[in-house]
Amino acid sequence: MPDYFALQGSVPEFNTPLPVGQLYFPSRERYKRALRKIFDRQYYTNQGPIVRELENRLEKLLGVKNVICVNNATIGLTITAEALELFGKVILPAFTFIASAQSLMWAGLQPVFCDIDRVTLQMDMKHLHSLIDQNVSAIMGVNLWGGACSPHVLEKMAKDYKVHLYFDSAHAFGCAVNGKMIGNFGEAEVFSFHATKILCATEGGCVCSNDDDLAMRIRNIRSSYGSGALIKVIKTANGRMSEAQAAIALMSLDDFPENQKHNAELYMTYKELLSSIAGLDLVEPSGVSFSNYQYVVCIIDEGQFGISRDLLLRVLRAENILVRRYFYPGLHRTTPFADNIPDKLKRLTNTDKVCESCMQLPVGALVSVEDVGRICKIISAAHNNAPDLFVQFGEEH
Ligand code: T4K
Repeated sequence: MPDYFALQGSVPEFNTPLPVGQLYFPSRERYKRALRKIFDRQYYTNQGPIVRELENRLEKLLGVKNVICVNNATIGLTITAEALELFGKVILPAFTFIASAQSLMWAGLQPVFCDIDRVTLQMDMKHLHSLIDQNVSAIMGVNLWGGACSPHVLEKMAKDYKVHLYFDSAHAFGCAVNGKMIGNFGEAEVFSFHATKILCATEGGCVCSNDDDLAMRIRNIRSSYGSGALIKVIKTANGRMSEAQAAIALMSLDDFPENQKHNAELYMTYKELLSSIAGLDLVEPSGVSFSNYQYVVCIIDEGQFGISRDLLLRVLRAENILVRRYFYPGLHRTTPFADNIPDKLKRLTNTDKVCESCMQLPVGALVSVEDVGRICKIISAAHNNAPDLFVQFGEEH
């Protein structure tokens, strides 16, 4: 067999690494212009005019009464749990970023992990239903991969069981469900504006809520003078977004329509080029009428594809295509959560299967349609040469 792949010693397909994640960079000129205003005003942080402009624009765009900007989504989730005055257990999927569950730990709450649906990769409603008892005070819905976890169903369930409902919507900025913008469901929703997200503030995020009292508590826990009435809260934190973060977020917001369109085009290109490959399924952003296509996720069936997800990962990474296997091995198998989970809840069949077989492909402003063509060519070659790759590398770990 010729040394076709970089893993076999050939030259990598890409000279520079192609990461997973949005990584949007405005031009230096725009960046300088935005930052100059901060220096002219000599005002870096604490609910300055740029943060206020960002909050106002987001409220209008999302059609939500309150947007509270924060310095990352993890603190946004923690502050929201505090402001909701939760107690005991909170149900969330095991298939999510560790920050979703860590926010509960910081708020003194116990995470309870729910399984996911094999096709949509969103929370499994039937399993969620079975986990509710009198010690559960809330459900944290997680809207993953530019899709949504049936927020209308969750709203009904929360009402029936009289539990709180809020959402980790770190992956869902700009998405809509039957025309209603994400940001308006449950009591609150939290977006991430991390560098790898479609709305980028370098680090950052926001909490959205249509409940004015809850929003007031969140603002006071976040701390920032001049951002509404002062009310009594037990704990406060520093969750403030700086003017520099907000300035970048505003540029990213201006370019959101273009970046969303670009992501959608990349997704369609992947779909067209990968659809005929046996054992590789591209995951559709589910449950939304509009997606940001922030992530491109695929599932590898080793039996049909010919090599495992992990070997394909090695093949691609050697080509400088930095694919990821978010959120392996699932939070129910991750320290510190795994130690405290009773045996009967340790096995989450669908989460376990998906964690062993899913992979995220490059997408975002730094990736071109031509790049996607080259990535798909390597994936297709790996499938065609699977028997040889398996013999050469299949037994290695
Ligand atoms: N809930 C969910 C469901 C989430 O996915 C996340 C975060 C959160 C809550 C919490 O949101 P934040 O508190 O972070 O706002 C990344 C991100 O750090 C994290 O925000 C994200 N989810 C998670 C899914 O992915 P890493 O460890 O993969 O990121 P990192 O730094 O390795 O970057 C990814 C790739 O991009 C690497 O190849 C390096 C490259 N990169 C990254 C940055 C930041 C660059 O080339 N330039 C850059 O500036 O976690």
